[in-house]
Amino acid sequence: MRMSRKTALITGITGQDGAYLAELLLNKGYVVHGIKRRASLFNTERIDHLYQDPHEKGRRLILHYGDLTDATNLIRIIQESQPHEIYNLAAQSHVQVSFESPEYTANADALGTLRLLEAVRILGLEQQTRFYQASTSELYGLVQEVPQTETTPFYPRSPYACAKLYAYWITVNYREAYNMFACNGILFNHESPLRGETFVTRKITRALARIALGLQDRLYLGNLNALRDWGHARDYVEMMWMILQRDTPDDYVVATGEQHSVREFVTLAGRELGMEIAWQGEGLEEQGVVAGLTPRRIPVDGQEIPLDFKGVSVGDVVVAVDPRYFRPTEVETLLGDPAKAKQTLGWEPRISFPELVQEMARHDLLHALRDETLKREGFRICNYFE
Ligand code: NDP
Ligand code: GDR
Repeated sequence: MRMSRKTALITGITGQDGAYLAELLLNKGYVVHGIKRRASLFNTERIDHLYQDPHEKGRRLILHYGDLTDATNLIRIIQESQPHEIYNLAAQSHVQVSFESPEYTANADALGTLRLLEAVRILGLEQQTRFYQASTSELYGLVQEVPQTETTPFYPRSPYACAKLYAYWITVNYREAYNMFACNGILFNHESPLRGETFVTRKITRALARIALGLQDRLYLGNLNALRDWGHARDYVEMMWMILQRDTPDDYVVATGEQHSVREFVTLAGRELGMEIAWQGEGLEEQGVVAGLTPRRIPVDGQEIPLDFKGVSVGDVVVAVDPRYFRPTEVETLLGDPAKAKQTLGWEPRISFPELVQEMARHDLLHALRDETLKREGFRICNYFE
C-alpha cells in the first residue's frame, strides 16, 4: 500500500528556525512548502543545502514567493499546497528593530498570523490543517513570576512583543471559536550558527572570532546584565513538530530552565577562542579586557584552525558598552520552566549551554579564517589561456 506523505507549509523558511525545521521535516519524509520573500539579493543561504531543482521529479522542498502582509498570496499558497501542518515562523523578529518599525512589525507579526488563520478558514481547511504559532518568551517582558510557565501573566515590553501578544491570543481564539488545531509554542531564546548576525549571541561569537584573527579591534554591546534562558534552535524545532503531533491542541513553554547573562556569554565565547576576558569598570564605563591568550589549534569541521593572536595582545580592550544598543524598555530577565513540555511531550533539550557557545564560536572562527585568508592572500583570477 502506498503511504501518502504529510505536507507542511513553513512561513519564515529562510530564517534560523525555518532552516532547521525544514531539514527535520524533510528527514521525516514530509513534503515541505516554504514561503520566501522576494529580495534584491539571494536570501536562501540557510536552506541552500536542502534545495531541489524544480525540474527534479518528486522533489519534496517547494518554495513560493510570498509575504505575511499579503493575504491573497497566502490564500493562494495554502490552496496550492493543502498543508496538513502550517508552522508560522515568519516575523520581523528583532526586538530593537521593532521600536524603529512598530507598524510594520505589527502588520507582519500580528496581522500576518491572523491572515494565515483566516486563509485556513476561508479555504475550509479548519479540520484538516494544524497550525503552529511561533510565540515567544518576550510576552513575559516585565516578568511577573520566576520561572515563567504557561500560566504566568504576560507584560510585553516592545512593539514586537505587543504584536506577538496579539498573535498568541488570535491563535487561542481560533482554536476555541472554530475548533482548530492551533497551538502556541512559547519559545525562549534559541541560538545556533544560523542565528542572525545582529542578535546578541551571534554578534558576540562573530566579533570575538574576528578579534582573535586580527580582523576587528572591539565589540560594542548594550546591556551586559540582561539574563536569558538560551537553548539551541535544533532542539527547539523538534518541539514545534511534537506540539502538532499531540491528540489535542495546547500551548507549551519551551526553555532550558537555565539562565546566563550577556556578560557570561562573552566570557565563555572568549574562552572557547583562547581569550580570557576580564571585566573592569561599571555601567557605561564597563570594559572587557584581554587577561590572557592561549595560542592553540582549534578543531572545526575536520580542520585545525591555528590561533596565534597576531592582532590582539594582553591588556587590549576588546569589549565596550555602547548605549545605542540599549532599548527604550528592556526585558532584563527571562527564565522558563519547561516542565509541561517535558512531562506531556517527553521533550529534553540535548545541547547544553557550553556546547551551544562552542559550536557558535567554532563556526564563526571558520568564517573569520576565510575572511582573513582572503584579506591576506588576495584574490587573483588565473588566466587559463596563458
Ligand atoms: P529569523 O529572523 O531568523 O527568521 C524570520 C523569518 O521570517 C525569515 O525567513 C524572514 O525572511 C521571514 N519574514 C520576515 N518578515 C516576513 C514577512 N513580512 N513575510 C514573510 N516572511 C517574513 O527568526 P527565527 O528563525 O529566529 O525565529 C522564527 C520565529 O520564532 C519568529 O517568528 C520569531 O519571532 C520567533 N521566535 C524566535 C525565537 C528565537 O530565539 N530565535 C524565540 C521565540 C520566538 P527573510 O529571510 O527574507 O528576512
Ligand atoms: P532578544 O534577543 O531581544 O531576547 O529577542 P537579542 O539577542 O537581540 O537580545 C538579548 C539581550 O541581549 C541584550 N543585548 C544586545 N542585544 C543585541 N541584539 N545587540 C547588542 O549589542 C546587545 N547588547 C546587549 C539585549 O538588550 C537583550 O536583553 C530574541 C529574538 O529572537 C526574538 O524574536 C525572540 O522572540 C526572543 O529572542 C525570545
